[in-house]
Amino acid sequence: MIDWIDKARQGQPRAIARLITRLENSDEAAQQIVKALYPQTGQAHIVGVTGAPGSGKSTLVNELAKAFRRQDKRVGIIAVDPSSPFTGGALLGDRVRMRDLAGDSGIFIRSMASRGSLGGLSRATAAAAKVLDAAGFDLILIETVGAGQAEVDIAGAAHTTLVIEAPGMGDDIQSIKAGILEIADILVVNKADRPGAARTVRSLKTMLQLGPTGGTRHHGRIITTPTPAEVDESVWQIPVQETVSTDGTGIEALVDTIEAHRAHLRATDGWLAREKERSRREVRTLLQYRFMARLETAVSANDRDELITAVARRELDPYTAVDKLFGSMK
Ligand SMILES: Nc1nc2c(ncn2[C@@H]2O[C@H](COP(=O)(O)OP(=O)(O)O)[C@@H](O)[C@H]2O)c(=O)[nH]1
Ligand SMILES: [Mg+2]
Repeated sequence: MIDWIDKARQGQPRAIARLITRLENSDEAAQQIVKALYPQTGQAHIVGVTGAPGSGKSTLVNELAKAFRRQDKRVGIIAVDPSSPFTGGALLGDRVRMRDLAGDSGIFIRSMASRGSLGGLSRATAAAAKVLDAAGFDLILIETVGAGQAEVDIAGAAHTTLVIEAPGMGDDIQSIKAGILEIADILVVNKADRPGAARTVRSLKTMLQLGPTGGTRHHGRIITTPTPAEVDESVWQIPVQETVSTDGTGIEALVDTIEAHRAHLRATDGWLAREKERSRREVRTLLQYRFMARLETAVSANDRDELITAVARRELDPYTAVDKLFGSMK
């Protein structure tokens, strides 16, 4: 494993793939890998791409990857989409696919397995992103379906989050229903070749003006009531951009906006604010996980079940049950 870690650090695709498989399958392995690689992480720009199924996320991610490759940036892609497995390159355009086959180590695509708990999935995704970061990828694109809390957590761990909409996906804006508009740094109306695109753009812009964010984020935090004084360069105005992923329209402009957001985070204290927020969540999640694991070792499944049954039967109140569980862990 130490050998693979060294090779992954040098950017060797086979070693990276093996490490990700290891960390997906074992929390002990994930721990060893992240401990070893953490000092080399923190350089990559992590971009979350989320939105309803069928909005064109995978197609868009492919186009973005190609555009960043043209700038000679190394791009890692993690797809967390249980409904549509990423076929590891089959969707990529010829140019990139050929370079990939020819041993281009500048692009790496990985679909994360959806087996196990969603918590496990977010842990594995975070660890996989660290492997790619340490391996020297400049950009890490993480595709998630904007459906559940775990996906929102994954996207929320990014420096820059793109929320993808498509026209004609129902009268209501899907993302607003799912509550993922709140995590957007950039709103993308994909399938701009379809009827209704202009209307979708308009309603998103209206939502941004009326919504809780007022269309801006201050140092990575949402401003509830922006005043004119706060409209300065430290405030990110959430843009709404149109793309046609199937023919590349709007992709270069989107790449520029993603880069502008990175520059904005770097110029303000936004980058550190997001890293701190991500670190806070990560430590808390790991702590909860380790705590539960320790509890499960200290108290047998039978004993835990007996306690729960007693609470259900009103023989014991839940607080006393927790007191007992805590007591057994000392
Ligand atoms: N007309 C049109 N179709 C698109 C566009 N982007 C993606 N699609 C198509 O929409 C379908 C779903 O795309 P996919 O990338 O798999 O969506 P995902 O589920 O969000 O990852 C595919 O058939 C794509 O070819 C676009 O800009 N315009
Ligand atoms: Mg997809």
